[in-house]
Amino acid sequence: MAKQEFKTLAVIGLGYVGLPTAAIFANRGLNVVGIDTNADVVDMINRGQVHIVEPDLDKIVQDAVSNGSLRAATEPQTADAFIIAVPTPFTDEDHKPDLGYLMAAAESLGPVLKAGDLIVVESTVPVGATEAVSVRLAELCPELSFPHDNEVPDIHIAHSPERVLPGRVIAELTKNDRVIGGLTPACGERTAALYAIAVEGQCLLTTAATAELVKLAENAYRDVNIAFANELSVISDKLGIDPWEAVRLANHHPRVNILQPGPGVGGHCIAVDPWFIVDSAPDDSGLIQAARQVNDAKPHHLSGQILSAAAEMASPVIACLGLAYKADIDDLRQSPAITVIQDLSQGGHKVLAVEPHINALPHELDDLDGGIGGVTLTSLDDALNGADIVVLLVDHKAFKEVDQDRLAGKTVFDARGIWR
Ligand code: SAJ
Repeated sequence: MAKQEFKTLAVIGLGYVGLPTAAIFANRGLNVVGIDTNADVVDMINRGQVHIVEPDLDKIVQDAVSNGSLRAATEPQTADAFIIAVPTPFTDEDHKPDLGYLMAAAESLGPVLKAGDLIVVESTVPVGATEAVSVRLAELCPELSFPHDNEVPDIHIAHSPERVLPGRVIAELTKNDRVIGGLTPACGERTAALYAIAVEGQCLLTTAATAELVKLAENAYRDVNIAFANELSVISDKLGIDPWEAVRLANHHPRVNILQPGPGVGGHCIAVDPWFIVDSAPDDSGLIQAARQVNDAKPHHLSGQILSAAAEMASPVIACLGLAYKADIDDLRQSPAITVIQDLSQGGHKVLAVEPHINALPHELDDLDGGIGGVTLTSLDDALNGADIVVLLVDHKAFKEVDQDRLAGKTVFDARGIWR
């Protein structure tokens, strides 16, 4: 039934969420076009290749491209349904939501929309953004009616936030329950019919504004809980206690489940989304703001400890293992590891950076020369051979397997608690 209602799907934004989503729907029998403004990404996908490190993604993209159910393009095309999965970052200066990509994606649909189409916003957005998409499209397409001011509109619009965990995207895309917030109840029901093609989890219907807040709340919840673990680890450092040991023991209590302390919180979601709540309610979000501050301060706490140790040595070489924001992925966005390395280099130290998932340093580290320490991307082996100080920043599988004998005689900072 649903399969007949939706024959063609356009997914706008072929990143960490959009590309797997497009490939999964294509492998479930829809004719899918993925739209991305990056022509190199489009060319790669049309060759059946992927530009993202994510387990099993290459195979499902290759399958869908080779059987003709998935192709990519740089311009939107007509379709029965559109899923928007573009980034929604914040502004660097004041942490305000930047809806530039979302609105550009919505506006790009103006010329191809026709009565009966469905638009789903999957990008994480501040409360009210789904309605803003509807209002903007109504301005661009006066011949069509939209759901923000029409109970029986030509175009249906809903928010259904992605909830997938990088590293487990393919399984979570199909297995996770989905929250679906329609601008009208009918918008929600049509969206549920679309996801029923690919999703095995439950589709939970609500309003668009509730769905928007639910997604933000999920990530703010995790941020607050990680902040608790990180604050506890700073306290433990001061008291000379092993924080991971303390967390492990506390978690034996039947109603306690403290998360893991680390070098800070990175990624494009948990380090960003809580600010969207703060922006909507600045005077009522003290806990959420405090958590952001604790987590953002954590990399500097760690670099402070390393700089103190380095100050005791003559020209120490510091090896930093891991640049990604978490284990076994290639995503460097908002990574606390990069902040730590910037601090060390700016402190005048030579840093050997090891990141098995990339081939070149990101621009934030590449620019760090002239008068300061400088950062070199190097192999794990060379870094371990050449370093006086070894800093474990990411618990990548390759680092877990490091022979502890290779650390003998070196000063070690294990920010993930895996070498204890
Ligand atoms: N981290 C810790 N200690 C922990 C857990 C995580 O320091 O105990 C750090 C990680 O190292 C990383 C950051 O937090 O730097 C975030 O990692 P994560 O694995 O908690 O989450 P993300 O950002 O990869 O994905 C999150 C997920 N949200 C929740 O778990 C509530 C995912 O389900 C969302 O789909 C995703 O954000 C998103 O796109 O919003």
